[in-house]
Amino acid sequence: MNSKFSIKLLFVTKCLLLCLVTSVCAEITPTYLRTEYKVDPFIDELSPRLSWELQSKEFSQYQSAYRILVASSMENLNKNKGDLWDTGEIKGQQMNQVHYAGKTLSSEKKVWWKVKVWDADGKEGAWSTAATWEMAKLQAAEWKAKWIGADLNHLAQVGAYHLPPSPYLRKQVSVTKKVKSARLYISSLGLHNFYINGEKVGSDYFASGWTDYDKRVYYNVYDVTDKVKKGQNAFGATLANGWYAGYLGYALLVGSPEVNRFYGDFPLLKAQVDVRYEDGSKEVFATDRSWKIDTGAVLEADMLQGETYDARKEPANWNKVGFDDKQWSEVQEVANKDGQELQLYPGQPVRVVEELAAKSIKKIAKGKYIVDFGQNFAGIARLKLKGNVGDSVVLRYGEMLHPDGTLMTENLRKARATDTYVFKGEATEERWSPSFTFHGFQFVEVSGLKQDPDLDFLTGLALSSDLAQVGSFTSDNSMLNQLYSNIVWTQRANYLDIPTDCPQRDERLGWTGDAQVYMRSAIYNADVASFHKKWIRDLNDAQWSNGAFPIYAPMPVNAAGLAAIRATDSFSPGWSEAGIICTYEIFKAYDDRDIVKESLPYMMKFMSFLKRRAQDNVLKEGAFDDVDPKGGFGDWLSIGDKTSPDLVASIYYFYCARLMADMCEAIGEKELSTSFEQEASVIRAGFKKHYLGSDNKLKTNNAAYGNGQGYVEGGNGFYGHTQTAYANAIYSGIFEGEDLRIAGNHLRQLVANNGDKLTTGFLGFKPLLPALSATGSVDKAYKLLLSTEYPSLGYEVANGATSIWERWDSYTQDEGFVHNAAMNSFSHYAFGSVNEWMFEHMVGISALERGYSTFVIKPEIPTGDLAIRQVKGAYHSIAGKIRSEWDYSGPVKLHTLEVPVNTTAYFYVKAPADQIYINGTLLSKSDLVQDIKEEEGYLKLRIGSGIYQIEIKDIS
Ligand code: RAM
Repeated sequence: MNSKFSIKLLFVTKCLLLCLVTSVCAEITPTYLRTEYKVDPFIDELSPRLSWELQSKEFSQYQSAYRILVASSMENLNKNKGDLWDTGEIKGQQMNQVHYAGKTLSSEKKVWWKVKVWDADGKEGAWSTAATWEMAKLQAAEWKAKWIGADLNHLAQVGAYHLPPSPYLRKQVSVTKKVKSARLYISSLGLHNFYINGEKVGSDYFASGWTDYDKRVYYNVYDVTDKVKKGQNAFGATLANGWYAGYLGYALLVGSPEVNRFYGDFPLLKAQVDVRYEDGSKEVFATDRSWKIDTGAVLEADMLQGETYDARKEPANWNKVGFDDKQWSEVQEVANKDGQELQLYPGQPVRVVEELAAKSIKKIAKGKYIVDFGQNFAGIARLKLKGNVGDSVVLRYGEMLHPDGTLMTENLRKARATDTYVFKGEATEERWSPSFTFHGFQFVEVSGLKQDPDLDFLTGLALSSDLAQVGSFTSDNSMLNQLYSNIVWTQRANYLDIPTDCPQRDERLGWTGDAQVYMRSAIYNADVASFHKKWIRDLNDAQWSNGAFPIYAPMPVNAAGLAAIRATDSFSPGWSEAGIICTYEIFKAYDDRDIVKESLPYMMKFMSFLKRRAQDNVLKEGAFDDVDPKGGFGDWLSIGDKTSPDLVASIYYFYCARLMADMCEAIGEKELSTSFEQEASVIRAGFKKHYLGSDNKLKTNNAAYGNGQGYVEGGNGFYGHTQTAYANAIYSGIFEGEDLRIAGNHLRQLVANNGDKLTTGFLGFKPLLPALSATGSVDKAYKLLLSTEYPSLGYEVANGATSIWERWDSYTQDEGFVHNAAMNSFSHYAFGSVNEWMFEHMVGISALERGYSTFVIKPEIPTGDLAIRQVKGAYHSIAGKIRSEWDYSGPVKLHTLEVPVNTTAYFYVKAPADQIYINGTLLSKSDLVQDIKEEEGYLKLRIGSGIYQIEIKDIS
């Protein structure tokens, strides 16, 4: 039967039945209305993108049309008057990336909107509840505020670190009329806390984030209507160096000429409170020369080195009305820098995302204790303790303990990671947590205590960009559950304004290689759309003039135009491609074509950079000999034979060309798309010719690398026949047909010959399990995943890990922490890239079309004696929540699926049709399945929205 016809027929019958029984036919409700991925946000795009999700109790329900109303008031919206935009009925299934195309909106304009949809039968649903957005400042001229601050560098104590105190700024104003609404527009070069009448505005940390401040600086907007009162009001702010003027990366460690103050010498504030009065008039209170400045309790504040707070020095009520600031100094006003654009922060703010209670406290010396939070995380600690005036406690942070129970800090290298609190001696417990620093830790060493503290004297505050968690994973294998938790915690710890390599040592940079291998994994865990909207801009801003994307972004540069943290830091294959891959992943997951359009010029420039380095359409040995280390980082932290970095670079070149073809096609750049397709095909041919031997094994000309000096572990030679080479080749799609089959066999053999153990590093591990799955070796993929022997992620779990380690041998039972002094993080998400496989192949969810309008659910169920029989996973995509659970522990095998409204799923199951029951009905009799096909030993069922219980009953 014609399948389209059969679907329609089934659908109509089912709908009629449902109507009779429940009369819920037209029940299709839009929910989770968002603007630019955010709920009721401030916006500075003139044509922001709207999205919604749909709820319906019916099966196979979809949206056949939608209508959006945008109104200038709630009253108008309630009367269904879209005075700013009324789309009318628009046919189609689009429910995200809908650009606002109504009346032009001016700065500060608040709008209300709602949406209704028509269902599959053309029946009209009800209106959603209302959502809003408010325009921020669209013109630079609307900023009345000036940059203010003071250079306090001369007040820094002489010592190992240069740490000036934080400036305190204040201003009292008179608000003469009744306030209707008030907004705080605030930006800082460096970090800020802002107070109105003594109360802190917002709960965000580390605003205004890290950017290339010479190009763009971000601001945030807060609704402060309830804080500003008629009469006298006091505004106060504290500032800190942050990323702008503080220590960055390993500059100190490697002896760079600049170690801090990369963008400016001292922090600056630009803030204005725009007050609208009941009578319709408006008044603006802005930072300017009339503000006063002094120092206070924050004696030192630095991201890497920590914070020192002397509570005795906090001027009482300094940020409240009536404080006498006559002794305070005048602020310095600093002019805007040319080319420095002020824009609304596109990401989600950093916030406390979880509070952790201490698990234990151990006394290790007189007055010295070790507090264990039982979880490696990034953040700070909150102190609650009584002390005498002038007493101090010193908090040091570490991820591990030495065997003797003392804090291990060698792996922090030059990061002092120490906070100090000096008591003012209050009668009750004093409470404090730092504002301008964070640490990566599980343990805190507390010294200076006069008596044993209560367990709750210290609370862990986990800081992270505040992203909605969209993924979940549990199974009947406790090691795997812990592994998933480790992945999620490591992502949280490193998705902090930018995606960092690690949160603890003197590094914490936006390493591009780490970000690109982990990108899809990140997407399955958290809604990273706006987080990456920010970082992809950072990445584009940091593109080198030759077209290469850098090895980390943001990338501070020195006067000579070289990397300021370490002059040799430039670009590397496997890292630079983040500029294409990260954009592609956001495009694919969220159907975000705007990010593609925005990044296109940068991506084009990068593709030309690669093309210029290619010879005979391939990146041959030596193509990257001009970078340090030579050839780039290669398969960083691999543990077997080293793979030729240029061979891997060639595969990446091919992969990028393919992604470019896809992206260009989607944004209507047909000619470009075709030319990238052609480029991909000539790279494929060039690659085979150069790197594939006559024995069908990948090879490299090792002689071209000389004695290997200058390369990463070059002394051992370079190879082509490695797990990393085949895994990447298979994953990228460079091999097809027979080539692919042979590559799959080689990969399987290499894994087997190594005792079912991996040898891969950052670049090799991410595609390893997917490549095994793609070539019929899912058994080997499961072996690698479930192994608890060295080297494996399970080995980390077996050794008590609560996060993902940087190296396979960050710790081993035989050798302990051998890499500590050099480079040994216990919170590095790169190897967490296995999450992609866990979601795509175990849970089985992967996007077919952009934005999950159609997707696949194809769980690969292990056979044999592998210790896993049950998996429950879900991914809340931009199209709604997708769930896939399986339970193969009993005689009846069970799948539970959830397919969101307005999407189509292809569910793959390995069982004969006559054993499959869907929601109690035999497959052949079910009207819930739209189409059935056989494909590669699976039955492929096409299903629409709904919740499905699928039982496989072997009754023979
Ligand atoms: C390390 C970083 C990062 C890695 C680079 C090559 O210093 O931690 O993870 O990408 O080196």
